Amino acid sequence: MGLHRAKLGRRGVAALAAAGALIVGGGAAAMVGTSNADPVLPVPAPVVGTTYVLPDLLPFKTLDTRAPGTAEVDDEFGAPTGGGEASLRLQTPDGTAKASIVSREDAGKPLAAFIPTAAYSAYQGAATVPVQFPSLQLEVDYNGLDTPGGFSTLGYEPVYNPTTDSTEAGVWHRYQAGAGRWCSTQPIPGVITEDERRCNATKPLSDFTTAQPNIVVTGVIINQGSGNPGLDAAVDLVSTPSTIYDFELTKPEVPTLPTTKPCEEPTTPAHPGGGEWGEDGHENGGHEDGGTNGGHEDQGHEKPDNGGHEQPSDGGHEQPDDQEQPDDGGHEPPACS
Ligand SMILES: [Ca+2]
Ligand SMILES: [Ca+2]
Repeated sequence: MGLHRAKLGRRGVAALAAAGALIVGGGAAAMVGTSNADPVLPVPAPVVGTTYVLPDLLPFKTLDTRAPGTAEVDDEFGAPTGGGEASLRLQTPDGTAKASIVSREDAGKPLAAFIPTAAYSAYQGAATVPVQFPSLQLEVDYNGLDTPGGFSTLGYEPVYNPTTDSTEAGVWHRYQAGAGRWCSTQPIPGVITEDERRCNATKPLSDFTTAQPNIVVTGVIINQGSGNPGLDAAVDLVSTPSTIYDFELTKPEVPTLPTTKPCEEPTTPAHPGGGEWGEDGHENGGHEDGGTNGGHEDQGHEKPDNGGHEQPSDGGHEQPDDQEQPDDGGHEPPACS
């Protein structure tokens, strides 16, 4: 394989040289390196471990949105690197407006699991108060689910983490929230006093887990407002212990294979919309409109009631001996038996 590839490489170089495209001193490796330098793909491809959040915002739900505050998937500010083409745009035109959505897919996970994972990307398009950005919040039960009470909401904002977080407008930032400092809406014994609540103090998450070892997260919240007048901003690639939420207008498509091999049976269903992607663990089953039946699975692939799809046993469909593979046949994967 390596030899073959090298041979092709020399051929390619020779062809380029013959065409006058190769400058003396340049090598094949340099040519390849140049041609591979552009990472831009023509079609966004789905990424394993990503949950695509489409304009219905599921699995997020509106938590506390107050007009004229809005939260919607939009491509106005694009997306951070690796975040596709769109993001969650949050707008709070005045100081009373609020936009807040919550996902409970990680409900019950220890807060400690968020320390190495919690992160988000954010962009500020316009702001009355220049340092303000959307916040990541974690709704918690600090004394554990088996003990009554213990509710609070922990909040992370770039402005509370000035040593690590830029608040420059007009560019996407990545905020490693789990490693930063958080405040709490409620006092929490051993870590947040009455005077320190409502973001009068910020602490690392390890202070919370040390003081309250049973503390668990009950909701992951993206919030803007109230108190953020004139803020027009966006959030994307929200990381939790279980997934990365990528806000997109449409779900990326699985690229189609460029060619069909002659011996390849059509055994791989071409699920429109990506098949396994639709079933990304939403517990309520209500995310996809086909949740109550199998109707959106393409029935055509299920149990054909005759043997018509079986290969005949006479070998007639085997590759004829006289049909030679093209000279790159040696590179075919051993899928044809
Ligand atoms: Ca509790
Ligand atoms: Ca996105």
